[in-house]
Amino acid sequence: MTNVTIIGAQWGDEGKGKVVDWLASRADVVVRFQGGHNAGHTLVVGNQTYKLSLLPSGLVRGKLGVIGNGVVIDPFALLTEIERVSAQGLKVTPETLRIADNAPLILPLHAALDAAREAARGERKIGTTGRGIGPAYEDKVARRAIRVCDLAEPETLAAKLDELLLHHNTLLAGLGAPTFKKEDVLASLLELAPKLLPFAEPVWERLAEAKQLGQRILFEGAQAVMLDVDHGTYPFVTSSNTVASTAGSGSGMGPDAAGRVLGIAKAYCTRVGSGPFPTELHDETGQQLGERGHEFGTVTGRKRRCGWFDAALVRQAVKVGGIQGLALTKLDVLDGFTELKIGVGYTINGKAYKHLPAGMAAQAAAEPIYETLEGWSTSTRGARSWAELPAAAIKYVKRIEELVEAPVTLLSTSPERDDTILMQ
Ligand code: 2SA
Ligand code: MG
Repeated sequence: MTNVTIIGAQWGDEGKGKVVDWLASRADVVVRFQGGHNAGHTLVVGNQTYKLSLLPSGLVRGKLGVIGNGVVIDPFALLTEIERVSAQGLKVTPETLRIADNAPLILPLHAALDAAREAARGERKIGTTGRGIGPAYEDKVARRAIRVCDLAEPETLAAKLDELLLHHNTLLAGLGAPTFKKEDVLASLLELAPKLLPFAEPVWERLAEAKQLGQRILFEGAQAVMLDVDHGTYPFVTSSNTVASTAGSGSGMGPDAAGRVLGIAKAYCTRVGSGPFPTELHDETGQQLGERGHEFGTVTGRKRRCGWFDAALVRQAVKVGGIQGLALTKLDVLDGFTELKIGVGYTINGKAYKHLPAGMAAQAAAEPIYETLEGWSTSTRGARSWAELPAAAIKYVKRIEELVEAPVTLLSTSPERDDTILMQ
């Protein structure tokens, strides 16, 4: 059995969906282990386009989908997503989807707090997806979260809601936002309980069994290493650990669960939301990358910031994320540029760095050190072998491998599943 874990190596939106879908067809089980419905994958299967947010991508390929304990589950969003894909003909049943009974829930009060806080931050906002992700993880760590299993115990649920609402209503009122009534929250949860509980189980048992049977598990990461709550550009990060080592703890398996770790990186770089982005381009080139790469978010539709590939950043992601090989996506977006730049380090207050230091002011002041490479004029779009690539494109990929200290094991040249070059 060889498990595979897929994680983003930049700030998200690297094209994980296509690679996950490609690998899901070879897996038996597909597991989400962190994040929530702040993730978004678009999958095209036949004439259907599925937009998945919480559901593991493998479901569309008929594989068992598991939502692990490391995920924060908005039960309302999940049921809506299940209804939506069911209307498209995809069957989601307790036979095809299992949810960790110890996973914490995201409730409407979390999204309300997320929004109220962002509004209060004004100029200094994080630029969250507004889904309540941060507040839900805070509640988990603070030991007051409502978990899936609580829906089966109405008395526990009612008692836990008292503590939760005491905390949240105080905060919401302080921020001038509407508060929540216990009866309403309790009633809405008791109403959805019978719809959600059939999917709930100790998924660690199911995964242990899969391991014993020698089945292949694919761990589907959301967001990316530079959004990791420990290793990312804190505080402009999401509230979970996005690195590959979370695959085990976020699903109830041991440290060897992750198996082979594949990082996904775009051949250039994008970011949504606020925060440092040293190689960001505010000029026409940045504009061009955005237009050619259709850089708008799947979840929130926000315009993405664009810039050159930052090899220093991806090297850091490779080291802290446990990435063994890289899948480089959207190479074709670079077609036609006469020259290309790659960030190889930073200058901060006159001092050179090979990595992005942890300090917030240092990160904000980081100026990229560039290396310039020759571009290519012919199209790489749809290329399916090395031989179809112009020499300058091969050089570009080879240089990236050297700089990030990881091999490029997969190259994607269009959104089509088969327009993929497998490297050895
Ligand atoms: P939050 O809502 O608390 O997680 O927001 C905190 C920061 O994390 C950023 N963030 C993301 N950035 C890019 N992609 C994200 N999710 C999807 C993905 C993207 C998609 O996994 O690919 O395809 O729509 C994502 N989720 C959170 C957010 O912008 C804040 O900067
Ligand atoms: Mg995405």
